[in-house]
Amino acid sequence: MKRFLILTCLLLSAGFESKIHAQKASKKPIPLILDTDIGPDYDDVGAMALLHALADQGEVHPLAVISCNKNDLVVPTIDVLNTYFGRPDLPAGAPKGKAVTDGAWQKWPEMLVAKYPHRLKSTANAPDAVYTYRQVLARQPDQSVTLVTIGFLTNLADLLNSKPDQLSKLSGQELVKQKVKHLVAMAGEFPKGREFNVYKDSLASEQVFSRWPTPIIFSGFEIGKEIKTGLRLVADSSLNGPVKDVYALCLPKAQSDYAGRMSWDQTAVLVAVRGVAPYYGLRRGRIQLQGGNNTWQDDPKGPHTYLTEAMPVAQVTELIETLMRHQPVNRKNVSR
Ligand SMILES: [Ca+2]
Repeated sequence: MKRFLILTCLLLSAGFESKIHAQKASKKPIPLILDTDIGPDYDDVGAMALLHALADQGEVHPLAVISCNKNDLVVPTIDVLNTYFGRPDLPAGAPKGKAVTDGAWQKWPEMLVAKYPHRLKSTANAPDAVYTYRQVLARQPDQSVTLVTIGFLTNLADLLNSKPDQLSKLSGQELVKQKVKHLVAMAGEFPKGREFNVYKDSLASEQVFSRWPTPIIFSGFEIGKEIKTGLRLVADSSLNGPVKDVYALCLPKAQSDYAGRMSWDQTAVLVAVRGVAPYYGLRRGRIQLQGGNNTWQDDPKGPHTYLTEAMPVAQVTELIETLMRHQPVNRKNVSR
């Protein structure tokens, strides 16, 4: 009897799995723009690995990876990862006005650009982020684009403030309203807190959160804080590449990372591509900012939602780290 039950469970779960795969395969890849500060922390590296892993599985169609950080190694770092994963031609961009200029204390971007091929040698040489946003968005179908920010809100504020030009007769605000389905933001702490991505450019955060014309889903500090990744990636001798190299360099440098690095940015990419359920629940309302601190007001009709835990943390951790271990399927120019 017991054996029969186990067999039935196995058959049922196999059927369920194949149904999930069939649903995923039949879905069209989600058009997505990623905005990253890749540098001060290295969970952005994990998040970019997730983006490329999910792209290789046909779940997402990356349209651009844009820097919100003026540090000179940021765009070269993005280029290293895009090139490694076989997408060297993804449009880039970086802020041209006032912006944060932060590097990494562990010097991992220096290691990456010394070791791996890339064409863009400096963030300063990248096109204007607003230009790239307007160019990419103008060409997309209405309400189709998912935008993910895992850094400062600088570019998105500049985009909202942009004027009609040769790329589109719409203002930035109108262009976002027409083209962007929703924004997924690793930003804030809920129900209240003071979080890095929000306070580093608090004026931009304030503008974006008060004026963004489509829904915003927040992955708050408290979500990614619990998800420690990197140890399994580093310990796997069958793997190599820039993602493993960064984690292998950085994890031993901070005692707080003994169980792995916290994985804030990966959660934003995960829910942007696969949806909120079954990983998380949502609480609806409105974020409110004051000098880089945020609070929250519940409101059943509010424009914002934040993630709440649903799937056990260990299971999300396993899923994220498996995606971070993804090896490129379309490798070009991997070594010099
Ligand atoms: Ca980040």
